Amino acid sequence: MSGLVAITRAISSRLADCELTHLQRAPIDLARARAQHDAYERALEALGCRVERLTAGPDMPDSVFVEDTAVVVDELAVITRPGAASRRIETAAVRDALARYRPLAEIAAPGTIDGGDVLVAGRTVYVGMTSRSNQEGIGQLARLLAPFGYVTRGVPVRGCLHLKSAVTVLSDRALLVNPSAIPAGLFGAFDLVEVDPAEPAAANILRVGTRHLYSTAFPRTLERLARHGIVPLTVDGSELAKAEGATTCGSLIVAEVGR
Ligand code: CIR
Repeated sequence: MSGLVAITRAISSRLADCELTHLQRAPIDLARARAQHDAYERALEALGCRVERLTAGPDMPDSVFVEDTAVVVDELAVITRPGAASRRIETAAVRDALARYRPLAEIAAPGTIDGGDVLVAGRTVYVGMTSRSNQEGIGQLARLLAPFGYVTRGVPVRGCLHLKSAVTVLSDRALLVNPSAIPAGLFGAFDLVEVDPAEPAAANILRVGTRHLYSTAFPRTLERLARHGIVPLTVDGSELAKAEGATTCGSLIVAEVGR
């Protein structure tokens, strides 16, 4: 069997206690967040994924942001060691879920990596050097992926939580970027589509096969994408945005490959 699996995770009853780095805490409507996450999962299904939702306990406020717990490439899944200590409990269930699809490796202490910092673009793996991903973690990731031909490069990130808040993949040739948050020149081998300057958080788009999932929050950048022939499916992620989550954060997309 081949296809795409989207691993997602339930929203913890304690989402209100989530980690926050750049945002002030604002009340989150849990029922609305859950309804929006359900709609996100239905959109993933519409894009051709089989959704596998993991459960979450009250001891893991940020569990819904499952992207941060692993880095999945065709050859391997690397279970991360999230930079926020409160999130390290999240990795066990993700490890079990991914074991069915990939050989596993792990980032070990004192290394830290958040999956939101890891942009796999062809055989280049860009990793944000942020409060969540340290040099030791980046070095470990580079050593784990090098045998498969991946070259890993650290990227400084300004003013946002993760690298993928500032740059994500549109296609094998093109990236969506916020050039004020990263040195865009590092990505010179790619065609760059820039976010509208009025929408600095708009660089996070989820590529699913040849299609895309995006937030309804960025109409100006959506127009720019349309000019490049990209018409994503859109979902309202406004409640999880208050927890500093963006579109890619809510899933791990795993292409089923023969093993
Ligand atoms: C955190 O600070 O860890 C969560 N509140 C938000 C994580 C968002 N994840 C992502 O961008 N990949």
